[in-house]
Amino acid sequence: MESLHLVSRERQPQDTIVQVGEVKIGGGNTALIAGPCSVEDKGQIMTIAQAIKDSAQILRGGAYKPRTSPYSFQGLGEEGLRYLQEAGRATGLPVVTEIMSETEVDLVADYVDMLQIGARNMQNYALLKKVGAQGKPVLLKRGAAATIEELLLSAEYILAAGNSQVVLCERGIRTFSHTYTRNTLDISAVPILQHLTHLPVIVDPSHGSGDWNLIEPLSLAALAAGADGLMIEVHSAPEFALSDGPQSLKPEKYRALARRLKRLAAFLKEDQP
Ligand SMILES: [Mn+2]
Repeated sequence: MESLHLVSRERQPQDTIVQVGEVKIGGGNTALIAGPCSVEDKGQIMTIAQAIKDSAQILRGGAYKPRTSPYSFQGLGEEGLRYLQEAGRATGLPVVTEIMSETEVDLVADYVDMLQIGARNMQNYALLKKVGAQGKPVLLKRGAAATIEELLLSAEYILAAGNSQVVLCERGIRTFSHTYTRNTLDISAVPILQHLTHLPVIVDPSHGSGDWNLIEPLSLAALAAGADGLMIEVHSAPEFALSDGPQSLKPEKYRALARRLKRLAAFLKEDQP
């Protein structure tokens, strides 16, 4: 990364700390983001939020869903944003949701504390410029076929437009091993990004693997590799989920994992050379 780039560690040696509501990410602050893939109805998001409120710092839930098939559930739209906001207020958790189009940015920003740009939109430059020109923090996911350089240049668009509150998210890349995993989680991206940029780096093991059995080992590996946080999909009834059920943890499993992750994060902080 050229040192003239705003995202570069050479240009700014100290970690950027991104603030989402009262929650800090980066600079030694580890954040756990959790919630369902999609907001399905008011009861569903409220139940999950209540079940994880003491184990997660930020609540996630999709209202606009970029689905591979046009016949899959597309999300509740603004109704979903309302339910997500209500669940966040009821539990005291700030909320994050994905935006798919620059025409939705103002509407979505009214309801949530952080805007997510999904893997499929990582190089939607109109969207990057638009989220860069508004004040809410941004969670930028790496595209499934994007290089680290391309991810950093997408972040650069947001910083160049005036918003430096950006969190990068590794969520798995396309390789040839799809028999057992949905994507290949690129753990090596974490220390590489931590070296190249001052922006916080988190990992999404849910989309990175596609299999709830793999969430725990990959989450532990991500923190050990230096991630500033994790985003994990949680659903009370994964078998009935409208999206991504097979990769979702039940709340009790998530709570047990969060306890281990907090212990590991504390150990890693103590053990720093
Ligand atoms: Mn999902």
